[in-house]
Amino acid sequence: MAFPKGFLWGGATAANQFEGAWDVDGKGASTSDHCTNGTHTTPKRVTIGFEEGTLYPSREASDFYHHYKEDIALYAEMGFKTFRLSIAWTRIFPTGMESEPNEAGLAFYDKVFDECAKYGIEPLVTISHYEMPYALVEKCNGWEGRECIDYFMNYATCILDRYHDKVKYWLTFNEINVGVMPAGSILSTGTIKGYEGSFYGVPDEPQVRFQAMHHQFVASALTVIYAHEHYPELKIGNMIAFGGTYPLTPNPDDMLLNQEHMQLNNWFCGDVQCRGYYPGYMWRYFKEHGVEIKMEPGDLETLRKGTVDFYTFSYYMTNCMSADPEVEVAEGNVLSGVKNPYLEASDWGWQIDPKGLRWVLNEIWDRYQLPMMVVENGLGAFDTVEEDGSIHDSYRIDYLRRHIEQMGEAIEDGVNLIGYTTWGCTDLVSASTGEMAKRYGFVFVDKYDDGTGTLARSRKDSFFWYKKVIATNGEDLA
Ligand code: BGP
Repeated sequence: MAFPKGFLWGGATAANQFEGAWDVDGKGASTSDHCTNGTHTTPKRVTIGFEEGTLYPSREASDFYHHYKEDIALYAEMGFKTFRLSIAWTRIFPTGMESEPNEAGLAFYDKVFDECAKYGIEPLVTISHYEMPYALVEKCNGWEGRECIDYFMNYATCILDRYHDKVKYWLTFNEINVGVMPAGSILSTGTIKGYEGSFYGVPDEPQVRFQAMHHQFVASALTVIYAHEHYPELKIGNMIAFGGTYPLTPNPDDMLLNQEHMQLNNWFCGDVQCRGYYPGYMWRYFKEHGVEIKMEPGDLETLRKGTVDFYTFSYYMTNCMSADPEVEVAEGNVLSGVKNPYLEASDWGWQIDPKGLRWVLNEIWDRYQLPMMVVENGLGAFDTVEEDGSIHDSYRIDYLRRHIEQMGEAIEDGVNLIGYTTWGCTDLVSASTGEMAKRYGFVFVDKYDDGTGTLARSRKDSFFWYKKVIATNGEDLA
């Protein structure tokens, strides 16, 4: 299976889960700095104030802020062609409302991008990855407030102006479609003013969620328009958490339920961002759920003009849909569904489905005909460090190998896939549970769930394996 020449192999991270240094050099508190740790069985929480003696894992995370040189050198050693990272909005505009950016924050990313350039690594930058200034939660209930668009544009245009000659590939919002799900209020829309409690306990308010998402769509489109007008050489993409689902049985009720689920959860945001308009099935959904989106004149035109240049998504699992309320539910961070009897699951209950990736790639390609990247994929697993310091993560290699094989099949099918960045290439904090123990990396970080650890980096077996995969452009997966 031949991957195209110039295929962008690499890894992915996000500032809030990786950087740490949450209050260093003028950075403000973001929504994720207000999140505690949790486990697979005890949900993480969001708090309004900061509790004494409670661990807030994003605050130190893997401390990329002080380890970026070492981390990027390790990526270079693996032969990365690209490195996906996000910029922390609060490093540039600590409350989101300043008129002038924080120069120290801007200088940090200059150093990061220069370090990448030293090794010929192309940065892939997410503008907003699962965090926003907490001050904007208090000010306007996050993205529910229309004014959030202006605050965001202040930030987005600032970083595009600053880095346009260092960063060619940009993504507007990470997994924008998690806004459809109640847990997305913490992760994505920031619509948690006055809320304190469990990650899964945020009140389900569709009107608020969809209004907030509308503002994000407009902001995303305005970012694309700005970039195209000022820097036509840039490529701006979207990013979807693609949780493919299958009907559990051939019962037409399962089939239709699955179609509705796929439309709402997987297709809706991509349709808006790639086609430039709200799809018909969403107008029906809004009517049936009493949702009324307030728009301003020009919004629909903005969406139409601001369509993305490429489509990216994360892929971890698939689920099934059943109209029968008795069947057993499967787990997944914010993705949901019922168990598939043909699939095995990870230690966190995420159902592993490499062939589903080939199917999903074909479906997306058929629908949009845009270049695509898989910008997250990987296995969250417990790792054991042997006495001699080695880490034998054959389970991770096996997971990635099987998914890469299916990407190869999809390319043979004619899909225009241009890149692949595995999630959490260096161990980092889990988004759904706030754990360190759920590790995805090729590089181990000596950091544990009680907050201890030296933060030292070490290479796992998968590090050497991925290096070979990249060196052979995906030909040697053994
Ligand atoms: C995606 C997010 C990432 C990441 C990943 C793994 O949804 O974009 O930020 O964390 O999932 O999920 P988790 O960390 O919950 O294992």
